[in-house]
Order: sequence, then C-alpha cells, then structure tokens
Amino acid sequence: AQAAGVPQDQRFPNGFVWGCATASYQIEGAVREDGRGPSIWDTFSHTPGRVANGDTGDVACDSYHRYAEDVALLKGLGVGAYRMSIAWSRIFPEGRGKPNPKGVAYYDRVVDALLAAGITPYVTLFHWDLPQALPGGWQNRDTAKAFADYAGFMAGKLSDRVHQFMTVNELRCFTDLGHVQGIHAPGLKLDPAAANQVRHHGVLAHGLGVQAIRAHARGGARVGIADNANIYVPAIETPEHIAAAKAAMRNENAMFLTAVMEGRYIDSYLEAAGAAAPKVQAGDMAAIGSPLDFVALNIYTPTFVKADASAPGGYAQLPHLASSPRMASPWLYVGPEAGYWGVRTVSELWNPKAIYISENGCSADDVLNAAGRVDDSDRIMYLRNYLGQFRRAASEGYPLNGYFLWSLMDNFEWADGYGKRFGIHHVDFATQKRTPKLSALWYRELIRRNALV
Ligand code: PNW
Repeated sequence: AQAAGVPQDQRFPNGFVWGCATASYQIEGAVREDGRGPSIWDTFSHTPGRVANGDTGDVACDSYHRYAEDVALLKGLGVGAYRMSIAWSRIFPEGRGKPNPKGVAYYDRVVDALLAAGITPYVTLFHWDLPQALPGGWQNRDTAKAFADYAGFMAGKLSDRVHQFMTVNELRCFTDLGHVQGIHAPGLKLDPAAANQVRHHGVLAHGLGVQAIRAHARGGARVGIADNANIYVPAIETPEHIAAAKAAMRNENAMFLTAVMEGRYIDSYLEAAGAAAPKVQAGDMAAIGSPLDFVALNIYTPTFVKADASAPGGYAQLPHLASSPRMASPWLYVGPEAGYWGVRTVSELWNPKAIYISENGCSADDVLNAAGRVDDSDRIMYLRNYLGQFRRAASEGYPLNGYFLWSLMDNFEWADGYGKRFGIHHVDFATQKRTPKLSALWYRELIRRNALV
C-alpha cells in the first residue's frame, strides 16, 4: 500500500520488491563445520599477503549460527525479500559427487526462517566460494558442468519454497579479478587466451545452470543472473552520446552479459581477441543464451562515455579523475546516473522480461559515536541519489521490479577483509553485536513509504 501524501515524483511502483543482499563466504563463518569442504576463498584468505590484515572468512558474521538474528534484522527493516547465496562446498564438499545433508539442512533452516518472517528468498547459487577440490577450478571446462549439477540439485531441494534463483554473481569479478588481475581467489594472472577460456567457462556455467535449474525445479522457478556488467553513462544526455553509451554497454560486456543475452560472442569481441578467442564447443552458445526470467544487475561504479566517431564502436570511455567522488573503496566511484542508465541500456539492448538491482550500496568510513551508534549520513546520501535514478527508470516504464541493498550488515569484504564496511547494520566483529546504522532507519522509512525519503 502507498503511504498517503507522498508526491507522485518520489514513489516507486506498487509491488516493488525491497530487499537486502549478502553472500555465503562473506557472512557465514563456520568454515569447518558440519562437513563443509574448503573453497578457493579459504585457501586464498589463508595465504599470507592476499587479504588485508590477514583477515579470513573463518568466523565472518557467524551467520551459520546467528541466522535467526539476521532474519530478525531483515524483519526490522520491513523488507519483503532477501538475496542470499549458497556455499557450494557445504552441499558438495568435493564440488561434486556425494551431497552433504548437513549443508542442505542449514539452508533449509535459513529458508524456513525467512518464510516464517514473511520474507521471500532470492537465492544465488555461486557467489565466488568455489569448492577447492574441483581440479583446475574455472580453467577446467568440467567445472561448468559440476556447477550445473550442483545448481540442479539445489533447485530440486529448495524449489518447493524458493521460487527465484540466480545462477552466478558477477561474471567479470570472479573471472577477471581472480584470473587476470590476481587480486581475488585463486589469485592467478593468466594470459589472454587462458583468461578468455575462464570467462567462457563462467558464462557456460551460468547457461548450463539455467537449464539444470529449470529441469529440477518443481513448481516453476524464475531464473536469472546477478551480473555486474560495466555500466556506461552518456556524458551528455543527447542522442549521439546515448547511442555511444549503448554501444559501449554491448561491446565492453561482450564476453559476459552480452553473450548471455544474445547467445553469441559478437564480432567486435572475436576480432579483438583474435587467436586468444575462447574455444567453444557445439551447443555452448545456445546454453549460454538460455532465456531468462529476469536480469539482475549489481550497480556501483559508472563509466562515463562520449560519442567519438573516430574510435572503434563510435565511443570513448572517459577516465575517472582525481577529483571524481568516491566512497571508501578506491574503485567505488559515485555516479548515481549509473542506476538509470544501467536499467535503460539493458532494457533497450535486450528487452528482458524483468530487471532487479541485485546489489547497490557503498563502503563508508563509519564511526561509532559515544552512544555506540553509526550516523552514516554519507551512505544515506549515496543511497538516496542512486535510488532516485532507479526510481526514474521505473517511472519511465523500464521493467525494474526490485532492489537489494548491499549489504544487510558489515561483512568480509574479500581482499579488503573487514576493513571496508558496506552494511546498514554495524557488526562488532569481536562480539558479533549487530546495531542498525542511521542508514538502516532511513531504508526502513523508504520501504514503509515505498517512496524516496
Ligand atoms: C561486489 N570492483 O563485489 C560483490 O558482489 C559483493 O560480494 C561485494 O561485497 C560488493 O560488490 C562490494 O564490493 C565487487 O573492484 C568487488 O570493481 C569489487 C569490484 C566490484 C564489485
């Protein structure tokens, strides 16, 4: 229901889904409990020098034991949905083979607690914690098949209660940060051919996963992907720069979202890759292009572009400047327009049935005040501005159906460890005490009104 007296130009559509997001390795801890197998992030975080401060996900937010408290936090916000991920190596400690009933039972408990609280689970099957036991990891084509088997198995287990599945989280991050830049697990710096093969196995895993989920879900699951396609913002909102942003969106995401939405690698990508192009087998591209029920986007940093007739593709990407505003992570430039243009360009290029924002949020240099509270006015500013742009997209008729704030609470921020805080609940990692930040109260009010605050 729409709160009375809210101006039309601040409202979100009726039925808009409000949620929060987390991921298994970032919150669960309990890495050696109940038969969980090691993941590449256990190995990576325990390798000296890889994660800031030597932090690991061994305990994280201890959500393996405290999930009921987390569900209570969600309930306190009034969200209707929660995006969570499943740790593949809790289900298949070896990545494949014999399932671990205790791992399945944990997610049964979480899902049941969410449903009892009136919160709809949106489940991501792979948010980077790849089972260490899979030989060659994403360099091995068999990993895509193993993922599909696991995804189908989980769909069979959960689809009586879970109706929304996302295959993988952020193709570009788990392939490139882990295998090209080497700053995420498994910490490799592969040559272009090997990197393209890893990317191919990533999109193939998604595609085979979609097919497996559909084959095993009872009672009609909706299936999508949570991707962080690079988002291009026209520097000036005129037809030529808008066309440039669309061209950049399609070309620069060619090996990821474009392949998923079009079921092929576009010519400009194959030409640029040359001899380093991925080796593709018969049937791969059809699987990769499996029709989706929705596309979910993780939207943070913008890239501004302008039209440039002399450049390949007719566009030029504009570099971030020393004075470009950022939040507390060095890569996290502030560009709320990415919210609008991400939704619009994806809609115009590929016409998906529905779009969700599977992540948006920011790190901030949170300070506990004397009363033990965090008054994170900068995070509120960030969220208000991005949400204004998402609202604009929805109000213009683009099929934006929901928004998941990253993150419900401070957690293990990958290579930055616990030093970067993205939560709207503060977590004291010594005591595991969760405290709502001011941004949590703000988000609760926004949800209550279904309108910008
Ligand atoms: C996403 N970058 O990660 C992930 O999906 C989350 O697990 C993560 O906690 C969140 O965003 C905040 O970082 C990203 O370097 C990590 O551009 C790094 C980048 C982008 C997204």
